[in-house]
Amino acid sequence: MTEERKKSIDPAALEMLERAAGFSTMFSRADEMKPCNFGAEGSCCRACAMGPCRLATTKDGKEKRGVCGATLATVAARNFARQVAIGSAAHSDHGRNVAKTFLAAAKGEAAGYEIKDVGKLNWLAGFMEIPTEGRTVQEIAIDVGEKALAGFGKQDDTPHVFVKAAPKKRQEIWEKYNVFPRGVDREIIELLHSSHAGNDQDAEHITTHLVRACLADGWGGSMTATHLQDILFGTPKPLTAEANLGVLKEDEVNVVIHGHEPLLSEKIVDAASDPELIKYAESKGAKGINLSGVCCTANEVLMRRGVNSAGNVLQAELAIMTGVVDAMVVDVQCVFQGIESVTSKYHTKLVTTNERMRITGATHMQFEEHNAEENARAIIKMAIDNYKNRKGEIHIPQYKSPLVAGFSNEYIRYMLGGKLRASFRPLNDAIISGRIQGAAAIVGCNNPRTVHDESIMYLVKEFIKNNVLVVTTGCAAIAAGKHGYMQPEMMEQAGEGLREICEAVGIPPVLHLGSCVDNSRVLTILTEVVNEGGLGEDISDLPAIGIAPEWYSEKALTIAIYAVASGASVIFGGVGSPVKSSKEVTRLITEGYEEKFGARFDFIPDKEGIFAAAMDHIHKKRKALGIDKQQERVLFDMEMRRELSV
Ligand code: NFS
Repeated sequence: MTEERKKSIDPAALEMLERAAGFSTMFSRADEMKPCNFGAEGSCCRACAMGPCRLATTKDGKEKRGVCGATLATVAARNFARQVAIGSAAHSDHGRNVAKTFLAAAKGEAAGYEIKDVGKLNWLAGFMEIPTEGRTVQEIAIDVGEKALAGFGKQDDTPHVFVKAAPKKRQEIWEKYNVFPRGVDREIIELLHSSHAGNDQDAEHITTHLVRACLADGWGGSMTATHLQDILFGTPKPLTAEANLGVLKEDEVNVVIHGHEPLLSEKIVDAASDPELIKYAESKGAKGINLSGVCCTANEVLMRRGVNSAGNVLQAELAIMTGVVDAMVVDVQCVFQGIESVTSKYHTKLVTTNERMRITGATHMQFEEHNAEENARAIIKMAIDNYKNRKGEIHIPQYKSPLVAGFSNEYIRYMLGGKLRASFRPLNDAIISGRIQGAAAIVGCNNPRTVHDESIMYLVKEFIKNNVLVVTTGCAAIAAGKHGYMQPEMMEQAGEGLREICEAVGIPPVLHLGSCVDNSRVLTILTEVVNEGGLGEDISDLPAIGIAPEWYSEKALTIAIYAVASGASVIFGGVGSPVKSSKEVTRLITEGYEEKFGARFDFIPDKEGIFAAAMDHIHKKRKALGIDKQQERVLFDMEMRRELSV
């Protein structure tokens, strides 16, 4: 037994962990499993069977090489390249799946799916240079779907269709360093190929080349997912919901959706409100069907449909331990095998639905896009039938918080400027005047090796107190929601300047932008702010920073690199750097990236250190823009808004 440590700051999680004593959970296994430093710091090479080699710098400063002669820098950089390739593959495969369903829906081959946001479809078609004049929605959607899908497999050397959305100056930098992403699949395969033993063995080149596959995620795969999901399921607009384990209901059939792709979960939302199925649930003694989510599938249906979130990634096991989850339906990513051992102690049915993700012991119900409605109904029915099988003690921690979610970039534009003058101008002006000092994107995961939610919430609170607008995605967004920071009333916790803006616009100081693929929305917002003018010519000029305080996933690393390569510096907290073993690679991703891309990737373990470094970064950027002096405060009234010539 290791010494008891603080595991979470979430009272619901703590209450469940107390009850879970004796159970194996992510938290207890993190205590029992000591991480291997060679692996954690990137110096273990498993790329071939002449090894595996564990590289290290000896005490007298001599560097041990691998059997093939690989240096520590090569090995650390190559391991890192493989990690980001996988992250990019995960997001992008999600994007491809969405594009395939989108195209099937456009062709009328996916019953139950329809084009919900015609306005965004027309905008996207225009951007992709697809004619819209005199054409039907279906014709346009087919062209958009085909072109989006082609973005994955295209073989020519032209850039991916979405990257031209980036600021001009940024595109020149990508040209200069030869990192323009072309076909998404190609970039991932090329990176994996170059990481084979006996290929790329120059750390400087590896760390530059890997940027391509990451940009292919941010401006390619993830952006495809975001745009097409918006068109298919509706572009998010603010709506209210609740978050934390207290959203589960003892007297209703509880279905928890978990994973990442909203293709099936959107249909499950429909099925859960089907009067016929509700009646069926009632016939089995339940008062209704209660749907909630964990992780990013939760974020997807939270921001479009107002479905409550039962918690973030570390709460999946804890949700099952309440004893009231009749089915947990999972698709892909961040669904851990530990869940199965918990479900097997309760009555919960664990249902896998995707060919890319099965778990031994779980029930598999393959999701088919042309049969989605039927699949969803079958799952809900299975949960209802399982309601009577509840066994053992039931315990739902009574903690949940109301929240407002659904701030797409389209909506932010609209809410700042109004319908006729939708614009980022008021945000730029607020930053220029200093009422808002800058923006922090607090994103990413939880990690059982850190105190669950602690660093995320510390940073959220400190930033808003210091007039830094916070946008969030992923599990960090769910944390902010659970802890109450996504309510407009929380503007009272904000510094004076930020509070004025929140009051004027009627928003919380922390904006929920969506799931992790929706970090592409952050790229779009940063670009819109640059294009609006007055804050430099490129993303790297902006007083903005990305932070994943409690990251665990390879996807998070990929997001970090595409943000950095797009000009936004990133800090990761909690566990250490995956390239820590090599001073050279550490230099390459910090100063090296800064020289090339104007942004750096730092790992700072403690939350206070992250905050200090982030504020320092924001102040430096403000100084470089010449907006560091306190300007006379001018309130932005309606008349001034009307005067805007945008
Ligand atoms: Ni992002 Fe979403 Fe959560 Fe981390 Fe996993 S759910 S895609 S990877 S753990 S934020």
